Amino acid sequence: MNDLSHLRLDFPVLQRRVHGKPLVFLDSAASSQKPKQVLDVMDAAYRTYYANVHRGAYLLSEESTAAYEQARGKVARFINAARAEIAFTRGATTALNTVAFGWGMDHLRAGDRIVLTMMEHHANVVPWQLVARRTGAELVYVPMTDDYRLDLKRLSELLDERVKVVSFTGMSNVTGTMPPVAEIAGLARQCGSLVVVDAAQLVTHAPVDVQQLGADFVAFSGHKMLGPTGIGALWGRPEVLEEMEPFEGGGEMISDVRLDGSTWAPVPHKFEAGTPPIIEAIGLGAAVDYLDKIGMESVRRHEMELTAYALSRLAELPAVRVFGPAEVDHRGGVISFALADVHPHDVATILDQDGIAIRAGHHCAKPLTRTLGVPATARASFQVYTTREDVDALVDGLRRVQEVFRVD
Ligand code: C6P
Repeated sequence: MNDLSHLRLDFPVLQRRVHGKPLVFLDSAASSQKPKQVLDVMDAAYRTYYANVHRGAYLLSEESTAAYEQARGKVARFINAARAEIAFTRGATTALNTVAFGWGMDHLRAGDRIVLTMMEHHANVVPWQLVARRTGAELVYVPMTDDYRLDLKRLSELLDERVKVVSFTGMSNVTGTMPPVAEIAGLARQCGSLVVVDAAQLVTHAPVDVQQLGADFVAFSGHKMLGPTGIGALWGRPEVLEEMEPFEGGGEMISDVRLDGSTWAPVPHKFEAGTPPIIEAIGLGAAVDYLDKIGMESVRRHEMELTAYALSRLAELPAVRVFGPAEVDHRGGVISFALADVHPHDVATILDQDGIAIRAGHHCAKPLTRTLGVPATARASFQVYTTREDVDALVDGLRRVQEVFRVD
């Protein structure tokens, strides 16, 4: 057993009680908790050297700029990229909008196809819908198989010269499915398509190496990977970043501004208009340090073991139906389920009385939950600090829900 339970002491919030019970936090896919190593770095930055970045000719600003750029370097190394290939964004949503609008508006037109999957979060659907509406491009969705995997056969059939973008999740935030990213990227590139990976979940559940993925863009958020909210990153292949227009204009992203037009700052700064989330970027750097110390291989092992354990424990309850692949090789630690016909919000509310936090709803993936044939699911999701005891508490809590609703 790859035991990471000692890490729990690093997370102050995990020491608290909820409704008189110890907190069992099983909603990390929505947003993870933060270790004191991240909180301390952010606090120290505000207390000792905070100033705006890339603007001041004074020591505090130089220190702030150095810490901000160092954080960029850490994020880059974390995914095996170069520093200049990382643009800080507000999160995965902004990163995906940057690609959809920045690249899509200049490269898509009527007759072109954008291929998405049925598993996408709204952040990887709605920006493409907006761009499709403006450019006349058509959206096509790859279905799932009966065992909640991506239908690769159907994907291959869909790929032809009309396809200009294939954008897909590296790990579903509903079913936990992890499609074979490099294989899909390879297929898509054969037909000359741009490849975009929504790694909002993937990046914190498994090692990500952009040199191996074969994608053009990878988008993710800091707050799901032990970092703060308000910060994320867009990695792009250098030549594509160079060629792509900025999505937002404003201060600091320019080289020159004249009344009749402007020129852009070098990559990645041309994608960072306005004062950036400075302390949040520094906090994300600290989160990366923390994950690096554990090692992402170890994180993945921990999660596979925990997910296998959770699936076997949930199987003890015949009324529980899990929506997601049965084999942990093809999935991460996000488990959506139904408990007989009890509404997921009722499940979540009763669990909350036991101090157990899960998410209930459509998880911002309505096309997917519709495909599952339910308006909503209950969802338990894991992080490095999640233990078998948390899973046991969930199963005990679900037994209590069964009693309340008289489920056999
Ligand atoms: N999913 C969840 O509870 P932002 O909001 O920009 O940080 O991330 C958006 C996003 C994009 N893709 C995937 C696969 C995601 O899971 C998310 C965020 C959260 O599942 C909040 S809805």
